[in-house]
Amino acid sequence: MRRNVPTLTSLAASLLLLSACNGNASPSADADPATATQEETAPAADPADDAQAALPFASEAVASFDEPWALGFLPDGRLLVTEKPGTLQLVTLPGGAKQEIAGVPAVGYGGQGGFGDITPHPQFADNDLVYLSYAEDGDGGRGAAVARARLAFDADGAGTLQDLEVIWRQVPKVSGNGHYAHRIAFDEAGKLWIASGDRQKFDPAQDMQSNLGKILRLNDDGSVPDDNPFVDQGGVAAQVWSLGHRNPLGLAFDAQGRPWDVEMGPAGGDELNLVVRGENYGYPLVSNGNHYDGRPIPDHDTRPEFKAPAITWTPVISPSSLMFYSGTLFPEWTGNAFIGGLSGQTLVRVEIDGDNAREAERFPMGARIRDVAQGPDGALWVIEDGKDGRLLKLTPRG
Ligand SMILES: [Ca+2]
Ligand SMILES: [Ca+2]
Repeated sequence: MRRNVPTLTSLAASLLLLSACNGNASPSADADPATATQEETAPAADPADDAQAALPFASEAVASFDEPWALGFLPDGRLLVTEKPGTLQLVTLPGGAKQEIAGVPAVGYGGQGGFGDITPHPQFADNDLVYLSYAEDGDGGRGAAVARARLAFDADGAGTLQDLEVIWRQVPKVSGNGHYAHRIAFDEAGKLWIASGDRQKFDPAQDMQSNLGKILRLNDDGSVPDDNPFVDQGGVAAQVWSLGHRNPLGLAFDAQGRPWDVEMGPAGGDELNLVVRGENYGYPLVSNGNHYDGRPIPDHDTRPEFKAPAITWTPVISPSSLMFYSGTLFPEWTGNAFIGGLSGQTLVRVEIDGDNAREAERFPMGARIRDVAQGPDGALWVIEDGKDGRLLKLTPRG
């Protein structure tokens, strides 16, 4: 097994990756430009090497991708990886051989938009259904869509998405390419959850005529469960589980089955939230961060009627992803949350205690982390952001 031994070469590659990402960044400061400054003023490569050498896991690079965005393990242990420009790769492990899957929808690629998340249906082994999110063009601009399709293989083993059906859309479509969020996840009961970003339009997060800036709960065919909190309001409000979210790029369920999200704050104020039925999380009326132009946004503690985050980060980590670890390969981490950090170039371990959470550990990864997942054998898997982003398998040091 090849170990990821940090070297000057890998540091240089990281800097190249970083500069490539900054060059590709949208107007949003979610791609934190301060990171480049921190890198440039770092005294030498040695501290970073020491930090990575001290990590409690071994890191093996298995494959690399073109702007990878999401990881989705199939029950048989193969791994689906979306690439933001609009391709879907099926990866066979442990070797890392890639096969491009045909039949993917056209995506609106640019800024933070393109191909988004992917997850198999909980009964994938019986129905072959996968769910995917992506930015699509339409009247008024762009918006996220969620579709489902059957992943079928021909006699030669070539994979295709068939019977693709769009089951949800952001309303309304708007200009710009920021804050789609569009993470998707299934809960234990088989409900489909969607994290819908505010599209950098602020007020829609409080507007029940819009499903932007919301966490949504749907049946697996896209219909609305009749026990959703705002079902009596009809329209897209019926989809809403919670409101007042900004750019929730991570959505996952803890060991008790409760949903949590991570969202990027504006200038400061990244958040981990326990996502409670019917609650308003306050954006853009409150945030522990402020507007990028310096105008203040009142902090959470000024408006107790809005649900406050369990953890808030300033300086930001730019959370990209969230998963709860249920494996035993890292037995001391069972039940912990893991958060990928973009500008933070980190993997953050969080311990959950009832409704509270605390950052327990921050692992320096030397690259922007776009997604984190748990493999069938309990290994942690992360994907780096940007061109030639690497898929890394993390296992305990022997
Ligand atoms: Ca908030
Ligand atoms: Ca504030």
